[in-house]
Amino acid sequence: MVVQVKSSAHHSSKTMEGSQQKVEANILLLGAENVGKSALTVRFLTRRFIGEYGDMESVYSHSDRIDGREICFNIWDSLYPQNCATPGYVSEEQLQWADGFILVYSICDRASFQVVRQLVQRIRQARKGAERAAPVVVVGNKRDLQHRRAVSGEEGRLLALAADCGFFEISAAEAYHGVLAVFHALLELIRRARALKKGAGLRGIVRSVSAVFGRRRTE
Ligand SMILES: Nc1nc2c(ncn2[C@@H]2O[C@H](COP(=O)(O)OP(=O)(O)OP(=O)(O)O)[C@@H](O)[C@H]2O)c(=O)[nH]1
Ligand SMILES: [Mg+2]
Repeated sequence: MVVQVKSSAHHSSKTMEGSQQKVEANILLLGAENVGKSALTVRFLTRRFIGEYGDMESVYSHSDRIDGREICFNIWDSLYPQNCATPGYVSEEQLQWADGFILVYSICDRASFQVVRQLVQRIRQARKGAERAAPVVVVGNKRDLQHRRAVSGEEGRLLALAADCGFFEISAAEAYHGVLAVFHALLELIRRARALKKGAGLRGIVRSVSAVFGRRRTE
């Protein structure tokens, strides 16, 4: 695991899928304060839950082998801007950087669920169309705190369904496998989005070729 300065991670290659075996994915974690973004990140990177994480913002690089392919995850563990006047704020820099998004709320904190709702809208608005498709996974964290639940699983699932996002309820505190499932699901969505984009590119070329040369009549 390597902690990187944020700016140096911006140049990561997004075109390694296909002929080469290595795949690179820039994953941005967003969500209100205290929902467990850092806990999720650290759980994924180290398999451990350490309890307190401070309020640092970092980009981590982590390589793994999945189905025989080398995958390099660049993970941006963000901080939600304090006293944010625009709910669901995402910077242009973050939008440009990310191949996929993990939007985290705490099942005990209804306001954090509203932040995720706003984030989904913001991302969907900013990145419309196959060219800029943005795979998103919504995560309800702190599932171990059932007695303090303020957001039902159904609400989370419906929000994700309506916005075409993946959905998981997990406890970063209790288990590793749920966190692993979140990252793997997002990676799969990113790979599908790239395949679609490639397809759209080819269709675009075919369309412009036939626009220039017209259809050949065979009868
Ligand atoms: N019970 C429980 N506590 C959790 C869980 N995940 C995180 N926490 C706790 O929630 C607090 C906040 O976790 P962080 O990972 O720092 O949250 P964050 O979203 O990164 O917070 P900021 O970086 O300040 O925005 C810490 O005290 C964690 O120990 C969980 O699944 N269950
Ligand atoms: Mg944090």
